[in-house]
Amino acid sequence: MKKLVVIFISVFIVSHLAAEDGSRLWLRFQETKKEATDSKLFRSNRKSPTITIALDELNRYWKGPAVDLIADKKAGTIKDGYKISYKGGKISISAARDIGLLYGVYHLLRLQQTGKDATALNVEERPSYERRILNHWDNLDGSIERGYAGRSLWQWSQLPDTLSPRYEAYARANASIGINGTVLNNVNANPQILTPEYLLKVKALADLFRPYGLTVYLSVNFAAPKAIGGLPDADPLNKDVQQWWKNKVKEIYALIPDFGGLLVKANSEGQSGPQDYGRTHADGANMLADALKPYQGIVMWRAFVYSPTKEDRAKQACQEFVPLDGQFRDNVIIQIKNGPIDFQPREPFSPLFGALRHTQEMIEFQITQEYLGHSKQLVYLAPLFEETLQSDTYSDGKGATVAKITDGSLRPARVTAIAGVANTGDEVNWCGHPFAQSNWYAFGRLAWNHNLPSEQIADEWIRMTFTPDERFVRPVKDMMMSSRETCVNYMMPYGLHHIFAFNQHYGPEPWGDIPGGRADWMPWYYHNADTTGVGFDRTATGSNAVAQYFPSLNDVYGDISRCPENLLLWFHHVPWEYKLKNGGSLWDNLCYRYDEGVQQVRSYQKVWDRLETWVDAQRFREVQSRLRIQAKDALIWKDACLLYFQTFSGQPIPYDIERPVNELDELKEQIRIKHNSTL
Ligand code: BDP
Repeated sequence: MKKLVVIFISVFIVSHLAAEDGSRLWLRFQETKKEATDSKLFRSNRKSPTITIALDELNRYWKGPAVDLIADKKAGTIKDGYKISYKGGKISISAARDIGLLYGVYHLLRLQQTGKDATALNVEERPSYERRILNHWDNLDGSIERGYAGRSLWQWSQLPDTLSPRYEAYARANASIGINGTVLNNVNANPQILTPEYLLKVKALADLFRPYGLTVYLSVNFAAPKAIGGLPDADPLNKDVQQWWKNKVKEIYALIPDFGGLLVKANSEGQSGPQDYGRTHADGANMLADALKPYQGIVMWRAFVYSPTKEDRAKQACQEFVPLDGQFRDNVIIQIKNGPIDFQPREPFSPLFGALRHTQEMIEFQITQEYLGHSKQLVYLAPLFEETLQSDTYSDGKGATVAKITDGSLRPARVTAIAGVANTGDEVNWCGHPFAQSNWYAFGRLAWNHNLPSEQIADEWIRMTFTPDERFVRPVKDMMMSSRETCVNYMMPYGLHHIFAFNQHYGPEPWGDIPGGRADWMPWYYHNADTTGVGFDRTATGSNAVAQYFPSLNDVYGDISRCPENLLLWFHHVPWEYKLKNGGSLWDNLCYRYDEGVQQVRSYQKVWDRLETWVDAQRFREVQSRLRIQAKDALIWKDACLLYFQTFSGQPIPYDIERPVNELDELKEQIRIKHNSTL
């Protein structure tokens, strides 16, 4: 009988939560029922498509007092910033730009949705970065490089005539978190994007996005003048090539007057670039910058360049770009990945931050979880973003954080920007994993304010996306906040890196080797495991990558006894017997870390299952089943890495942790079969 009552109660609680498919993201505002006359509650001194959206959002969702939107060039707000105040029973939002007013409205709605008092207001907000940009790695055939949430949102074959309702929903979601730019296509760019046919499609998107303050940018293929322009080469010093780009840029601006600019991946991973013609990155970037200058467009030139030389891959970006410092035009900004190698669960910050003293720098994060479990695993990335932004480079003495170097406060900059590689696709819930939405949200919030603690962002997101009930918020927040470290634990603790399965970058493959393949794409290049120890010696006795960091940080990284333990194997080749700070050996600690990662995922399963009553059935099950996958795959990571590294350490796995349940040979075979099926 007692059991029946419990079942009845839980069925009742579950069933009153309307089914949700995640398509509304964090924008799950409830419609208010207002009388027609109520629309007078919300007024503005200006009319524009952006203000119409702002008033409409208030009309539909705002339950609080009357709101005045005051467009005022002299509002004292910076660029997209806004002020909100409450007086005499009325809220005023003032901003210099219309988009600032819309951002202010989303601020109010966020307070309402998160259960905060929206009358005790005296707020002034200004963005940390002028340009807050998503980078889509979407191909023109609809596939997405490193995309795990279906196919591209952009229906190229139907554009420009048919406009999916998702385009506007996408722009609205971005506006709600302050993202104001989008690069529509993959950095491995198809030159066709610059043909008149495609530019009309791009224009259709730009027109739709404009009222939401979302500016369109494109990735370009450096060889475009040759590929689609009929020129014999793409040499940046060739006058015909320069003229071709000038004409192309003019054509773009005739269609899209507020076009943002171009993103370029050049001389990297097989992409063409100025070096094909014996020219430098500065020659290439400046040619494009000159074409864009009359229209205030910018060039985001990526620093992700490396080639299979004898030199440590981690050093190559600095080697390429530091000698060019000061040679770039003032509408060029160098786009630098957060880490020196790629977007892995933990890397130190790239030593290029702060090393360019006379060239603008921006950071590129990856929101899509290429190396962090795709959209199958629950990993909240804000702590990773925060860790990098708050890293002290020491470029100008203590306190020269990556955030301060890139936001223009330490070094005056004409252009400030931040980019995140998007995790969106055409799946109903946009991002695949319901919790992957939090990474899009977190990127936007940090781009707006790089000092927001990741915990606060998680708190907001949970309340908006699920419920503001503390009984749900607290455990979910704990889970999110530890999830990135958990992923590091079961994938690559203590600074191990790049031991992922070849190409798909999901599971482990520390043994990976393709005879004759590029060394710098092979795991052994990075872990260097042998019977003496494991790790990459980047000290003076090794590649000396530590020397690219500023003093006194380079001393710290270079000294095995002072190097942060979470980066130990990034900078040092460490004996298996080496004693860590807790007195245990490296080998034992490695084992404990992998095991801890597995146990942490198991604990997330327990946390989530207990929360069933707070979540609608669909999203509950989606997360539940993905946590099962994550638990199984974390165990595969642990068994694969420990059994493989054990072949070098020759030591037993500490007896107080769970024993491997997989055979190394079977794991190797499974991963080999997976490769063949994805080839
Ligand atoms: C690597 C990805 C590859 C990208 C490249 C890039 O594996 O797909 O094209 O980065 O950022 O992480 O250009």
